[in-house]
Formats: sequence, structure tokens, C-alpha cells
Amino acid sequence: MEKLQALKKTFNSDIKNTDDSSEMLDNLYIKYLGKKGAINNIISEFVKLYPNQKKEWGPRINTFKKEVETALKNLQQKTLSSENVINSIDITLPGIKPHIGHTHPITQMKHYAENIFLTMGFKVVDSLEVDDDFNHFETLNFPKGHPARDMWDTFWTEDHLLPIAHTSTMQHRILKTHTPPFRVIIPGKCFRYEATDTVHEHTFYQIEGMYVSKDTSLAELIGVLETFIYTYYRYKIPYKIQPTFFPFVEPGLELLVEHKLKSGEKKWLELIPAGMIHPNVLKMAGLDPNTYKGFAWAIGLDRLVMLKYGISDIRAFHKGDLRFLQQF
Ligand code: FA5
Repeated sequence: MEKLQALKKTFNSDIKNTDDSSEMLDNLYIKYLGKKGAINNIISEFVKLYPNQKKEWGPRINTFKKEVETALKNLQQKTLSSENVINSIDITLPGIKPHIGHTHPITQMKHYAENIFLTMGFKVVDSLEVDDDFNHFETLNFPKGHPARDMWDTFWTEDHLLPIAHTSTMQHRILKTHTPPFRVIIPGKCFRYEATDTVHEHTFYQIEGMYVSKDTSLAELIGVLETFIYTYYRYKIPYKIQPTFFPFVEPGLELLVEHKLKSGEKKWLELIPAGMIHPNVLKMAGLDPNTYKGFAWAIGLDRLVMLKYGISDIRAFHKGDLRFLQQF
């Protein structure tokens, strides 16, 4: 009885003198409720009592144990809430916008354009970045020494390979590996030995397209390009289509879009050259031009994006100026 009275006293004074820290709370738990704590200590003596003594002291010890447990639980709640107040986040402070990156506007728009063609039944094939004379020129109906090769001023490696100047370099491979009818687009990075200006870069992107079947036509080519332009810009952007020449198409055409210069003056900008695949190109890939017809095009992706956002200088894309890039 004396021990229990003494224990109650020390417990009451411990509780009074606690500083509400979680460390102090842990110590109190160990001191009173731990395996070798004061209450278990008393219980170990209790078992030595006579049965009639047990009857009297059992409930008293249990009541004290419950009092200790309740007191410590209350203390724990107090401790947690006081520590939370100190460590809590002030939700009234204004948020800070995280500086995380995002994909480049050209990449964003490449995916956007790819999705439009995917919904039209085209599949996407990746382009190479370096190729040989055979795929880049010969299979596209440019014999060696042909003056039309000058249309593509290119860099050459010492092994006589070239960083591709156009995605049409993939045409022969696609024709050889696909059985008509097929629809393919080939986005790729192109490199040219070019004097740069507001609409010309030395490194830029194209999206080549090819459609080959037994009965396709120039009308279908124009239909695909017009559908793409309307879907991409989502409004009736002023454009015109006029004839042009490329050795690997016959007839050839180009789609030009009205481009507003910084001065406010309007000019036509060549955006998508295209045409019916030349019979020689089909023949070189083993396809009979009397049976199969096809059309092809190449969209200038950088120019496509320039016109969407009213960007006046193509060189802004690869300058690395964050003030420009962060706008997308
Ligand atoms: C070609 O590259 C042809 N291979 C296109 C083609 C494909 C014709 C299939 C017929 C059939 P061109 O050199 O015009 O053509 O380039 C195609 C488009 O790429 C241009 O209309 C333009 O939008 C873009 N482009 C060309 N040169 C540059 C440049 N230096 N900087 C930015 N964009 C360019």
C-alpha cells in the first residue's frame, strides 16, 4: 500500500513537471508502463499476496494503471499539437511556382502534328541523321553530277556520308520495306550548308509523308495537306498551292502560307513542297509505276510552328534564350 501511494505521488509530480516534449513523454512511458517499469514492478509483488489481499489490491493497482495510461495519452496529444504548431507550414504564404523544364516548342508541335496524321491512318517512322549518296540522291532520281543536286548544299563526312539535308532520304527504304497500300510519316532533323536568315536555319526539322496505293491521285494529296493545315491551325489560314520542280516527283507542287513580317508586310512562305512520286523512284524500289501511284511531301516543321505563334525569326528556336522558350 505504501509503495502504491508513493508511486502515485511521484507520478503526479512527474506529470506536473513535464515540459511537454516528446522526449520527456517517452521517458515517462518507460518509467511507468515499460516492461521493467514501476507498475510492472508492483504487479510482480502483487502476485505474492494472499488471495483475500489480491481481491482488495488488484482493482486498486488496475485503476492506477488506467489513470497513468490516460494521463500519458492526454500528455501525448498535447505534445503532438504543440510540436505541430511549431513545425507546421504557414498555409497563408503565397505559393512558389517551381522552375521545372518542359519540352521544346518544336518537339511539342512535332507530337501535335504526328497525332493529326495518326488520326488520318498514317504510321510514324524515324529518320536517320546521317545517310549515303545512294539514298540521299541516286534513288531520288538525281544521277551523279546532276545539276539539281545543287538545290541541297550539304556537308560531307570524310567517309562520303552526309548529315541529311532532307527527310526524302528515307523514301527508298520505305518503298522497299512496305507493301502498298501504305501511309507513313517520317519526322527528322535536317542539316544544310545555309546562310541563315529569319526563315532559314542550318539545322531544322521536316515531316516527310508518303502514301502509295494503286489508285491515289494529286487531288488526294491536296486533300491530305489541306486537312492537315486546317486541323493544325484550327482556322482558315491564307495559303496557296503552285507548281514547282523536284527531280523525285512529277508533277511537283508547293503549299505556301501567308507570313506577316515584323514590318507588317505580308509575304508568301514556302511551307510544304510535295508531288506525285516520280515513276523512276518507284521503279528503283521495284514497284511497277503502271500499277502503283504515290505521293510525298515534306513539311518544314520550324516554319509550321513560326506561323502558328507569329514568330518572326526562325533562329529564336535554337538560340537557347529562356525568355523565349519559357513562353511555351
Ligand atoms: C525538300 O527538302 C524536299 N525533299 C521536299 C519534298 C518532299 C518535295 C517530298 C517533294 C516530295 P525543300 O528544300 O524545299 O524541299 O524543303 C522543304 C521544306 O523544308 C521547305 O518548304 C521549308 O518549309 C523547310 N526548309 C527548307 N530549308 C529550310 C531552312 N534552311 N530552314 C528552315 N526550314 C527549311
